[in-house]
Amino acid sequence: MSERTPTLPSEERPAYGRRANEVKQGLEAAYEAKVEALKQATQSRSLVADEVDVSLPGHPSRPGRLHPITRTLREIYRIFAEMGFQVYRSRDVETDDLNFTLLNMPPHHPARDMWDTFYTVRPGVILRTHTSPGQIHAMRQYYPEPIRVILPGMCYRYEQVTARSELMFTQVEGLALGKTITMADLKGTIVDFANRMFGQGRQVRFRASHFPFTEPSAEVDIDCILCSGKGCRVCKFTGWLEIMGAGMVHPVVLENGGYDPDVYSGFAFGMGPERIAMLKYRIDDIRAFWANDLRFLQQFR
Ligand code: FA5
Repeated sequence: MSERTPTLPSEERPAYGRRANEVKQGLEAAYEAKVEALKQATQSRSLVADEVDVSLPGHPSRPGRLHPITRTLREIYRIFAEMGFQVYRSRDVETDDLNFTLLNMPPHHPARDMWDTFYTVRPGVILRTHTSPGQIHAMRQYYPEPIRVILPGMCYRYEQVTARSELMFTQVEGLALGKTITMADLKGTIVDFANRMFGQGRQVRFRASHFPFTEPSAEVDIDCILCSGKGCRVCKFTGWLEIMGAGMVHPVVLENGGYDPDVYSGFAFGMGPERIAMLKYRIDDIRAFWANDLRFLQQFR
């Protein structure tokens, strides 16, 4: 690299250096000022282009609403909570033993035909057909304490879908167990429930029936809320509407739950909230609940 030979006489150099510095500082200041001016201009342009008019009306957020079955379930919980029943959650996927055998329906029991279900690839593991297996879970958990629980949840049945029957639907089971529980307690509880759910003055009828896990067993009807018992299409001109199955817990079931049937007794019932909502809101097709049609769902506030 060749050194450049200074051409400026030494007495002129300080003045020349000062001047060079002044020019450099001037250029830098001009550059900064230009950058700042460009930044300001870009910002002002974007403020104008993306202007938000805060005085415009906003988009109203539409509040969601509860599904009619959720509403019905909550109403059922509230009524039974006032009577001292706790909610007990039990699983949807059950063993054949809990869904049937321990409820006094051994393999090949004819009553199993009424409750065909969906099977998993694991032998003996099925989707529950009713909430009744929860009775055994609750008993095994609470023994030897007295029990007062309701057991809500989805049930699954391999059956024809019709205006009254779905293959997936909810049930609410009830179980009261202690040393002095009688059929009178069952009747009092159900009549009180019917009055609170459907309005005071309901007629409640207990019809003898059969369930392998209760003895004696009954189906419970209320006088038709649409025609006040006079007879109409909904009640098939009988004046009565079925709301649940019920009965005194069978001694075999008490034993399977760990309770001595000579000491303890209990009542149980199982109702279908879809059917209850159909009666209460006059819905004539159960399929409406799970079809996800907003025109139907938006009617429930
Ligand atoms: C039972 O499932 C018994 N576990 C009920 C019970 C519990 C009896 C405890 C005694 C003691 P059932 O199959 O009748 O019984 O069903 C009970 C209720 O579930 C019916 O009254 C109905 O409201 C509802 N239900 C049954 N099948 C369907 C279905 N396919 N679609 C909608 N709801 C249904």
